[in-house]
Amino acid sequence: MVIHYGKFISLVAKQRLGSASRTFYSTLPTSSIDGEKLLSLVYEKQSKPQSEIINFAPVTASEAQHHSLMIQAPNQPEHAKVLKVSVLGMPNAGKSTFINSIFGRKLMATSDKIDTTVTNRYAISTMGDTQILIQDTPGIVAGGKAKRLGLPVRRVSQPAQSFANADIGIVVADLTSRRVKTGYLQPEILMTMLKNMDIPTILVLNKSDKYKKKLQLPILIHQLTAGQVAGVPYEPDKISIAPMRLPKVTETIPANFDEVDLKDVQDLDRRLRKNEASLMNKLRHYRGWPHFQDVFVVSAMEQTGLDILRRYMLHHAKPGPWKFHDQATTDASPKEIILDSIRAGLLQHLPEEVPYQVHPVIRERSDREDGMLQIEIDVICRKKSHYSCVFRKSNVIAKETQEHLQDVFFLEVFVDVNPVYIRNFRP
Ligand SMILES: Nc1nc2c(ncn2[C@@H]2O[C@H](COP(=O)(O)OP(=O)(O)OP(=O)(O)O)[C@@H](O)[C@H]2O)c(=O)[nH]1
Ligand SMILES: [Mg+2]
Repeated sequence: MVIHYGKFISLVAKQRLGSASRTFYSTLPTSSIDGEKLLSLVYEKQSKPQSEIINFAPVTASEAQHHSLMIQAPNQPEHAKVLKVSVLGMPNAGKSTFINSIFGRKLMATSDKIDTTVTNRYAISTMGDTQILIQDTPGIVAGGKAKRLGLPVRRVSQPAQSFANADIGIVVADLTSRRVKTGYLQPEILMTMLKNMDIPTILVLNKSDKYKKKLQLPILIHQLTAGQVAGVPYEPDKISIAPMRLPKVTETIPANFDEVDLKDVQDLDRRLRKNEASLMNKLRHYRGWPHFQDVFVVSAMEQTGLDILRRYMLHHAKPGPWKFHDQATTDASPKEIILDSIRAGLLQHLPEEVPYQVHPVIRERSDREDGMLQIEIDVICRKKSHYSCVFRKSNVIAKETQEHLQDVFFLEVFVDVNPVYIRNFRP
């Protein structure tokens, strides 16, 4: 049976827009046009964004200028509007790639390996009277696992901190993850949302380019949302498309999330602290979350489904003071940007555990008179085998870091990467 996907999206959009809720589904680049068009018509009526969130402004490479931008009072207009968005997800779900795609440029460092982002970082876009702040966060790791892996408390607590201070939470779920594909959100994600029930949260299903069973998408969304979006039942079977087979489910799934019997948030918090592991085990049997406000299907890599999300963010900005000066593009300092970038290069090109055990440091930075930024990076290795790995890959890592930094700072950048062997190095 041939299904025209654009038509299907329109059907879904009509169904949702007809009710109180607005749930958006956009998927394939070639066929999502109908759905996108329909939705943009609705949005244009509701809000008139002054421009896109895409931010092409250069990031300053000067530490002094960055510092000055961070301490200056924001130069906001009288009727300033703001939206703080926290982007959460499991490690490697594509959070940083998603933010880069929303911004239309590679601002955040990304790699194929987990734990590329280790600190919360804002991407900032200011248009007219509206400031949109999107915060990238490290992947969520539960307390018990973090302890086993020896992760610092500061790194582990970052996503929850970001979420608790946001106006909107975006949960990025990876459609290539086995758990998500079979209709379950990870217990770490459920737990984070349970702790912050008051933050409106939307679900972004990322890596749709790799999700081949497009026809199963409505069922999958039904499972991941426990059949409810923005307080309204989501019934995929009202859409007359080919019958779909549910994935095989072995556990018993409670019909209602309230069966967790943790209605009172205070009580919940006390219990969470007391018995986090037990709750995590319990949450493993839950498929989805019935409190999402909206659902989007995107491919951050192929840049599909993002336009509607940009408009969604602009539409949800509320009157309130800006957090940053309108010239700020990120809160990360030039030094932090350089170190994030080299870290991503090491993760991308060194094998297995090696990149987690070596330590990049900026040995020298010179801002040449001709405008070129020259950066010498030492990668400290405590093992000779690590030294050899870095030595072999130093050129490709330097080249990638250089290209990334050029895109960020809009300057000519030269990066040199040198392995250094120090057996007793203490970071
Ligand atoms: N196929 C495909 N790959 C994607 C997509 N989005 C991200 N990726 C890839 O997923 C991997 C992880 O991307 P990141 O953006 O670094 O993921 P993250 O969630 O920020 O990872 P951490 O910072 O380690 O938690 C990279 O190899 C990306 O290229 C997508 O839409 N499609
Ligand atoms: Mg990241």
